Amino acid sequence: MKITTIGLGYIGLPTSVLFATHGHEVRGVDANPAVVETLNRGYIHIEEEGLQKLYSQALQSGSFEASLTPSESDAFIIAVPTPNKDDEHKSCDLSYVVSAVESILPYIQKGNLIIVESTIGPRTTEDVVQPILEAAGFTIGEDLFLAHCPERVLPGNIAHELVHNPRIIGGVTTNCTEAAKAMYGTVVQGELIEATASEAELSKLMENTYRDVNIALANELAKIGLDLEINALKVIEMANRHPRVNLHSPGPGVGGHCLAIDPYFVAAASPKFSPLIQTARKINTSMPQFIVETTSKLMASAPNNKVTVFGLTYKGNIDDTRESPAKEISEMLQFAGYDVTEYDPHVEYANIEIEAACQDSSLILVLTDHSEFKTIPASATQVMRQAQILDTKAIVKQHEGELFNLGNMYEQIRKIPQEM
Ligand code: SAJ
Repeated sequence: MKITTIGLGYIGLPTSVLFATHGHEVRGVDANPAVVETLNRGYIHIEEEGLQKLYSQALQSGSFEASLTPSESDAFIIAVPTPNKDDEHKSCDLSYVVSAVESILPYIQKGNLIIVESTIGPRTTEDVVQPILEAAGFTIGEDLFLAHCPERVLPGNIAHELVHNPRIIGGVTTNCTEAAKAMYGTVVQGELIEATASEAELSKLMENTYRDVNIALANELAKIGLDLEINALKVIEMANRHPRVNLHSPGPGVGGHCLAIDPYFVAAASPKFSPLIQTARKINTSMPQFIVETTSKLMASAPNNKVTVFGLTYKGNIDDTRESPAKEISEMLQFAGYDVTEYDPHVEYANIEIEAACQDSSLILVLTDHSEFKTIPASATQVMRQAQILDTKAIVKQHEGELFNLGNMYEQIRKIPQEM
């Protein structure tokens, strides 16, 4: 098949490469000339394990080309960003999706298949995309096929997950589902689950909302534990021994481009009926402030105001700092007047010597669960003014000095006379 992909980001590029290495002829379109130029020179512009090798194969076989403009194809895949809008419920900003659909209109022919892979609010395919295509003279399900097939991959493992994860195929009509299923069936080995477009949209959003709500419950439990002086982490560990309980882990907040964004799309689409989802977002976005307040309490009798932040990325073992609660906390502490040193072996500017990062510090504040943080060497704690660690991700296993986490920190806080 001839396939045109609109948007060559974290999803669009790997998806294009996947189709190009499975016998299809792919034209990848991106609005950014620098991206197109880099790709046509043979290099990928995103960091993703194993992707460069696959991309080189696709280029060598002549099955992929990058371009600034679409061309006539059998299928079009839309994989452009959908950020939050700056409105009351942070609804889904569809402007890139709408422009992408409009950009392919001159190239669409009868019999073509249009796929939206971008994460979109519930009902968008039917209420927004379908009318644009119909206004151009097509009848969906008869002479043009339209489906929403959300991606559900974990950054860092995209090449594997694109092939092996089950894939939801949400057609506007059953003909649309069949057409999309036939195309994905050429590359996906996981189950292809048939659905309507609206079911597919809401399913993808609820997967991430499920995690966000559960993390909020764990974060609320951490606050309750501090208030009642009960070790919340011990409670979680024991409760999870029950065969039907899976309490998540509390932490400094929820980052990334999915959990911190997608729940708003559901809430914005149905604000009256989504109080739980909205409250969960509020709890999770309150965590950086909670950690800053807790840090202030632990620092109340410290010999100086130096704090060393361990980890800046939004989760462990990645280099991505976008939407990262760790960065937010570091900035809030600096704003509050603390002398903050940032240390993160995965972030170039903060990849300094651990001893230099901890020199004269009164607190190591662990905000990301990088594997490197399982052991904090004595050489780091020995150069501190006060060897005290607050581990918000419960990752530290070996250390010297005093270690507190979101379960047991009340032990220390109640000992210190509080000013606040
Ligand atoms: N977090 C906690 N406590 C937990 C688990 C996670 O505080 O118990 C935090 C993490 O530290 C991080 C955030 O939540 O800040 C999100 O991390 P994550 O690993 O749960 O999710 P993402 O955003 O990296 O990827 C998710 C995945 N969705 C699910 O697992 C349901 C992935 O499969 C999706 O493809 C991706 O979102 C997406 O694109 O939607």
